[in-house]
Amino acid sequence: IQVKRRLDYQPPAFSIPKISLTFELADQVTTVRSTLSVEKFDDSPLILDGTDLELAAIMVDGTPWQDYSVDEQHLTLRQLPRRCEIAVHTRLYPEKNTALEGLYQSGGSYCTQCEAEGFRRITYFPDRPDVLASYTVRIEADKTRYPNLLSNGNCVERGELEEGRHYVVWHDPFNKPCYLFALVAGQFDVLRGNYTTSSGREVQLEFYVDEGNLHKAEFALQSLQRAMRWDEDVYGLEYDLDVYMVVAVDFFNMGAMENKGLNVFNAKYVLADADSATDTDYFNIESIIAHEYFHNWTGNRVTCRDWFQLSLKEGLTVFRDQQFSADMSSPALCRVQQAKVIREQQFAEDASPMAHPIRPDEVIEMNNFYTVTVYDKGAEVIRMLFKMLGKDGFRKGMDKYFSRHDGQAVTCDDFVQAMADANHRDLTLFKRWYSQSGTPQVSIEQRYDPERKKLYLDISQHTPATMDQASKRPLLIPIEISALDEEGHPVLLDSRKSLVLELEQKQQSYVLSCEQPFALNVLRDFSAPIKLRFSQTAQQRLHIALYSDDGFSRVDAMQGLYQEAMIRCANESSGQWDSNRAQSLIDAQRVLLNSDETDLALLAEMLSLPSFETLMQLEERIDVDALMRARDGLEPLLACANEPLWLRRFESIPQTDYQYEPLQVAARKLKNHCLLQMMNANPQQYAEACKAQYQQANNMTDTLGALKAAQNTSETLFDELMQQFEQRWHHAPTVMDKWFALHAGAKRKDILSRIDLLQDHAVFSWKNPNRVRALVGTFGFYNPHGLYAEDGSGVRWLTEQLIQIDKINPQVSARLVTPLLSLTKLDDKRQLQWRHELMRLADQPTLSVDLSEKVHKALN
Ligand code: DPP
Ligand code: ZN
Repeated sequence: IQVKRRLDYQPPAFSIPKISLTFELADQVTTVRSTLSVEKFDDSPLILDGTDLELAAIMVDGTPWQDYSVDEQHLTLRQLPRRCEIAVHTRLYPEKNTALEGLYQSGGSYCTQCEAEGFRRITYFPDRPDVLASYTVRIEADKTRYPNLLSNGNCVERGELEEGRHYVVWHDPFNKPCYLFALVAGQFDVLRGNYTTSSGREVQLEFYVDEGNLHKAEFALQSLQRAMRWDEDVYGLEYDLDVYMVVAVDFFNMGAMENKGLNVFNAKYVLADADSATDTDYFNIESIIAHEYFHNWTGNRVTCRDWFQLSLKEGLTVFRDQQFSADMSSPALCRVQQAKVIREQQFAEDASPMAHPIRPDEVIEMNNFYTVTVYDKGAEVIRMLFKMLGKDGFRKGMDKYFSRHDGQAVTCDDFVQAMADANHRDLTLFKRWYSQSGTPQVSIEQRYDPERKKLYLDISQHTPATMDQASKRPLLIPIEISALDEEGHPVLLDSRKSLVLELEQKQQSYVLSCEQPFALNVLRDFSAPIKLRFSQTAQQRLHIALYSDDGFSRVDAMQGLYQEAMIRCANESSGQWDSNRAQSLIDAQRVLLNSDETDLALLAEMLSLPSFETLMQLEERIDVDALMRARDGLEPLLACANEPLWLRRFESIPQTDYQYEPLQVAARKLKNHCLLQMMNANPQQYAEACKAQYQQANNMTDTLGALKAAQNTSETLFDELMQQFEQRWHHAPTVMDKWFALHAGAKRKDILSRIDLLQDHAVFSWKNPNRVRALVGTFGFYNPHGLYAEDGSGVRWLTEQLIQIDKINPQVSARLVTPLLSLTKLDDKRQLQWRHELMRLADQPTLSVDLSEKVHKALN
């Protein structure tokens, strides 16, 4: 096992301006013939990467070459001329490829996944992102079974071959790193659309889907058109080829992949209709379609020098897709969801043995660094830049970045430098966000002097040590702040409605002139990915929830109120509620439920408790049982206390013809939350309402809403409805994933025997990552009652599954091991159980590198 270090980077001692590839696809074995034109800068041997390849022939300038050696990872060629043409023939077995990296089969089709280091499983090549080549690709296959033969760029030739075979040749006019290479062969239905860029280029848009699914791709096609328009409007960026293809496949490790001109997508992020997709599914499709499209500039035209720079393209592209989604839907709700991801998942990563900066320094398996830290915290870092430079300043920086680096493979430093130069700003301090891991904690103390009309703020920051870095330095943290008076009107701070304080030191004091504020609204818009300590009364929090003009802050204020109460209840009375403790929460919810709030999505969010997983991140050590009791106890208590109000709100929202649009989405969100609370309050009384919603639902969001309301409140109703669901959807595996997940997330005593049984279900398959994530992933990530079962049965079950999955697909097992890594927060007894299971994993004779990197970090 080899550790790679960021600081060891060496530029390549050669270039490969051209590669041409021929794929002969045939049953069982595929032959790949690759021709590289190589220019060497010195006389060192040429080392090419290659994994699990069968080498068939090597020729240099047309004659067989003897001076080479080959091992499990490399092909080394010696004594080569400075300029030469190297031909390498290899054989592959895509049908046996269950890891879904390189060339593999999905359903009856062939497809590829090369990011991060999958190209080396196709042919020998310098598999690193800073080697940019021009690709010509010829694909040969049986014509009836594989009528569609696709690769990057433009189709330049096609024709017939003997024995019912045919071929297609593709040429990509843009030089690219090999991780952006793609090939697809299969028989698809094609949904066609088009798009005309501002400068008049006609682009064909093509969605390749399984036969019979054409209508389900309409929304994705429209999303793509909206994304293309948006990137022109907001960043002046146009598409650069004549065709843009998206292929939906059932077997895929990630969400999607931005291969140049030929995106390959997990089908669940392409296909949707009202019957089978939820509002969240629609949201995700639109945002992931946009994400991959935006990569064409931020990732493909300007790519990464090395994989340590992954956030260069991912953090930036997530930020861009977030901006787009905010423009397409509810900006406040988007921001609330983004903050949730950071607090629930990214803070957990910081607290785990996998803690790393957004630009990691050390990597064993690159696939392990496609993380919430690199992606989502990376996007937060870009967002802070945006906040400090402003919209126009940020755009100037982007323009400079593209004008300097188009066609290059660059670093995060290059990006920040472009921002700095375009804005004549020194961003040296800001760059620490790229090198320092961990979650900064910021504390704010306030004091008001009524005579001088001055507000004094003492702000301090501290980043606790993480497992990868012992010492931390202060960061540049933008903290957006505003204030409200007793009536809920804004109080000006230094004559401004809101301010961004740029905290730079460990401790800083600020004096702001203002009239007496009633409540301060700090960390507006979640202006930095930090944990904030700022004490406020329940009254002040409710005040912000009611009157702040920032949607995130309104929800955040209520979350703070719930969190504080639950943590206190867990710590002081072991999770038992008495009527006093919850009174301020009940009162606040009553006010909200009675208010004439028009943003129903925000209202639903303000009325929802933070997840157990989010609560886990609030303290260094957690009494799991007490915290779980506190959260479990509070839900029905709040449900009962305002029962008539939940019912009234529920009944006030009529069913309409389904449309995916923000007002309807918001109404459904609130309605389904009310239904859940009704079932929490009195499952007998509301079982009929719940069942009626299930039966009358004209969309998947309401169907799932009913199932979720029954899931942990009425086993009989849940079982009955789940059976109906299965009958209706058993032919549609992607829809059945929702069913598997509902089962796996249920709080019940017999959970393990039930999910064991489900593994024999006709629709379940260990080889399909979506199925495995739905069943095993949901249990591990979102079933705390099951996972933390006192006798250790939950964590033992998870371990058993990981052992099995790892033999099939290491990327999936390494992802699903995550809940097992966060053991240091747990009590001593559970820590022992967790360690025991981790050691059992470590003892497996054939553990993948992916899983082993994480397991060993956790055991250290
Ligand atoms: N497909 C992944 C993404 O778009 C990796 N590039 O984020
Ligand atoms: Zn991406």
